[in-house]
Amino acid sequence: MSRIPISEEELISRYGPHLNEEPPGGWDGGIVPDRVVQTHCCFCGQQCGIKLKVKDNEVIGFEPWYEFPFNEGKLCPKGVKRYLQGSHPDRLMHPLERDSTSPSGFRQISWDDALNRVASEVRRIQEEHGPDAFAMLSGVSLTNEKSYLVGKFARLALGTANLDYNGRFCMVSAGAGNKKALGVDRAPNPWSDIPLADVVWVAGSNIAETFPITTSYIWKARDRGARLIVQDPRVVPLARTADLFLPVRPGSDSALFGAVLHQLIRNDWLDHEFIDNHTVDFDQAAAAVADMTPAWAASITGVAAARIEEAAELWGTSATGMLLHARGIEQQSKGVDNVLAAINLGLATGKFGKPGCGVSTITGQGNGQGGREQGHKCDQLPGNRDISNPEHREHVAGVWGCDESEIPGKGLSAEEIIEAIHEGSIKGLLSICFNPLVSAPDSNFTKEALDKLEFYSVIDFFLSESAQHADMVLPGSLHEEDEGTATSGEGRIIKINAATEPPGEARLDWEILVDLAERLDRGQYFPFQSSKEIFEELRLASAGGTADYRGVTWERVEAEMGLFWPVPEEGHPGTPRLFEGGKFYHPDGKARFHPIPFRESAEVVDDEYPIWLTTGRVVSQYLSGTQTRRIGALVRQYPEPLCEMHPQLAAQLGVSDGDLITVTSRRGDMVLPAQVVATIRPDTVFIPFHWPGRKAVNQLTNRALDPISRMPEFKVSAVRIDRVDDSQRAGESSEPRPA
Ligand SMILES: Nc1nc2c(c(=O)[nH]1)N[C@H]1C(S)=C(S)[C@@H](COP(=O)(O)OP(=O)(O)OC[C@H]3O[C@@H](n4cnc5c(=O)[nH]c(N)nc54)[C@H](O)[C@@H]3O)O[C@H]1N2
Ligand SMILES: Nc1nc2c(c(=O)[nH]1)N[C@H]1C(S)=C(S)[C@@H](COP(=O)(O)OP(=O)(O)OC[C@H]3O[C@@H](n4cnc5c(=O)[nH]c(N)nc54)[C@H](O)[C@@H]3O)O[C@H]1N2
Ligand code: SF4
Ligand SMILES: [Mo]
Repeated sequence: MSRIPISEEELISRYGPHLNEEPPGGWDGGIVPDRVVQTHCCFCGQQCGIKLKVKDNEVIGFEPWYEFPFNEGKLCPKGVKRYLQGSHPDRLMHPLERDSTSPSGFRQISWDDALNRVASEVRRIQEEHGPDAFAMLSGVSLTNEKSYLVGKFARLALGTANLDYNGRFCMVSAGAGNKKALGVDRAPNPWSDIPLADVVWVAGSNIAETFPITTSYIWKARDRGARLIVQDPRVVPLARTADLFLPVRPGSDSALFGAVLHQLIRNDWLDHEFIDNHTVDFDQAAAAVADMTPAWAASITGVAAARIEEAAELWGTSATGMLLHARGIEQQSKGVDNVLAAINLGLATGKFGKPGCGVSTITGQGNGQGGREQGHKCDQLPGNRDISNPEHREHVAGVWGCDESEIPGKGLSAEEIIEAIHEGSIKGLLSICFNPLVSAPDSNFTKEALDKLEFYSVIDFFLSESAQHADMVLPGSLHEEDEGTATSGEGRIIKINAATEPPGEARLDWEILVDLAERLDRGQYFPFQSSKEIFEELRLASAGGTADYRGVTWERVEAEMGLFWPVPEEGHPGTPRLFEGGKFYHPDGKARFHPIPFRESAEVVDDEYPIWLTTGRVVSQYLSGTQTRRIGALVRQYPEPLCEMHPQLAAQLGVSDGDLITVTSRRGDMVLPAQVVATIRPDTVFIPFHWPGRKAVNQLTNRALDPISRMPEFKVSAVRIDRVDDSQRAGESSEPRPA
């Protein structure tokens, strides 16, 4: 990945003077820390172990935690710099109320006044427009305890059905596919299975940049001679080392998977014993791919038929194999179809429930796995229970000590909440750990929605771009300021330990919610004095659900460096590998095949918008960027969005590397430099999404949703590209081009 050369003055003019940097020699240079706290990274779902060095209530550095088995001390560029955000001058220290007379747009107020105002606005809006007119959005950088608390808070303190979370933009297509096919939503394998696979197939994940630690597992498999297949419109760094690269056109994966199943059947590379004893509906899936020949799939995907045949042979004839997929195939209006089509390949060849075998999503967000189990999804109760199932509701009502009828029903999903705000049926919003103005599709639409809210309150530790539209901002806590548990992408429950206390008047997130419940006269349901007390209740609420934490204790999690759920009773060893013995989580114990006919994406290229746009990440920035855009070393590594395009496309457009271009979709446009690289399909461009405002690629993306998971189509839109001509460029000095 090339970087834009950018001068110090430019950096400061664009990002302000407050890019946190280590002083020469490091913050901890020569300083003896008061203590060293063993905890985990605050960023991605790998949840690497790390030791934070603490001096005078400040994290001043880190040490590798070699003993933690997942990452054995290894960390990526974000992990090693995360500690620099804690002391950032932008850190929110006081509650802020909107005040149009103040230059900043906000004025400080007391906690008492802030919480009373939030409570009174909740009451006013709900009295005037009904309980569901006040919605809540949540996020899974939050621990399990906070995720659980948010679910209970929205249902019992706010009494709204309309609660959803930012995993709706992340793992829901995988979650829905996993539940439909396998009856449970968790990575089927611990990562220690990856080195045991004879073939590793990565579909729609830029592992080297987004899950850097997973590469070391893949290298171990390679050292044993494993073959590597990579399926991506871009020659991502991992693909440069692959045996077989499948450069799919965005939105075409289910055609490729269908053709692979076609080939498996045609060549009888099937595990008949497994299919007969452990699955149902194979015939339906087979019928759906009867006509999906490699030649047909080649015409849809742009991948040569011979390569598709080769992939089928590698997968079908290897004794073991793991197919790892992430947002590339999932963030589509047919994300669930793609996931089900991938799972079909695992079921057809019996690659489940055995060492080195599995089809697995790679969970994205820090607590993306745990946070999708504890009941802050719109259709879910704790333990990954179904909010529409009467027995599930009874169980949770029993733990909460409320009447079952007090728990609202299924609400709107995240993007549908934004749409309901836009359309006027939702008037109030409380949001914690979510920055939809940057991360939701079609950001011009999102901005209009946020501005229509009668009342909007945000709990965050920085004034995110969304929070800048809020009426009330409540300063919450950073990862290192609270303790609790998270569940990593492997399904491993781990312990997060507090290193420091919230500075100034900032407060722990969970305390803010408990206090607010009190002011909404629902304090009886929220008697919690500590995060641990919340966990103890979560155990009971999850008991008997698929994501069963009943037997988990904080002490065991810490002592054993993680426990894999389900852990149905104390003393249970945990369940690192699911489905052993071919036992799936549907009532009959069998997995389900699904027939997946091919359908096109919601928007396809045409004469007006002839180029495919896909979006994603770069290694040094994290999600909406509120955290990583404040850390100097990470900003330097990739300061601004660039538009990756192939030299052939660049030549057609008359664009050279570094030229400013305008990229336009049916939703909006943006101006940014082109990055001409040979590592992308000539018909496709890629833009990372970590920046706000006019640098946000979500100005261009499509709000079309998957009919089952309600996932937006972040990965496929149609765009037009124009070179910004030199006369225009002269007037664009605020958008300096790379030297
Ligand atoms: N550095 C960094 N790491 C992160 C994050 C971050 O923001 N920054 N975020 C974390 C989170 S929350 C998540 S969800 C994960 C995401 O992890 P990934 O899913 O690995 O990351 P993305 O960059 O979103 O997309 C992955 C790949 O999908 C490809 N792709 C696009 N369209 C298609 C398609 O139609 N088919 C196929 N097969 N591939 C396609 C893109 O070219 C890209 O290489 O990363 C986690 N790790
Ligand atoms: N175009 C495009 N858009 C995408 C994607 C894509 O690939 N392409 N990917 C999507 C994906 S996979 C994801 S996960 C979403 C993520 O999108 P968001 O969830 O909106 O992104 P974050 O940056 O995590 O924003 C979370 C906010 O919560 C705050 N925060 C973090 N931790 C805590 C905490 O512990 N407590 C509190 N109170 N606040 C906290 C941060 O400061 C930040 O302001 O973006 C999605 N958007
Ligand atoms: S791989 Fe993920 S968890 Fe590990 S250090 Fe990097 S961002 Fe943190
Ligand atoms: Mo994500």
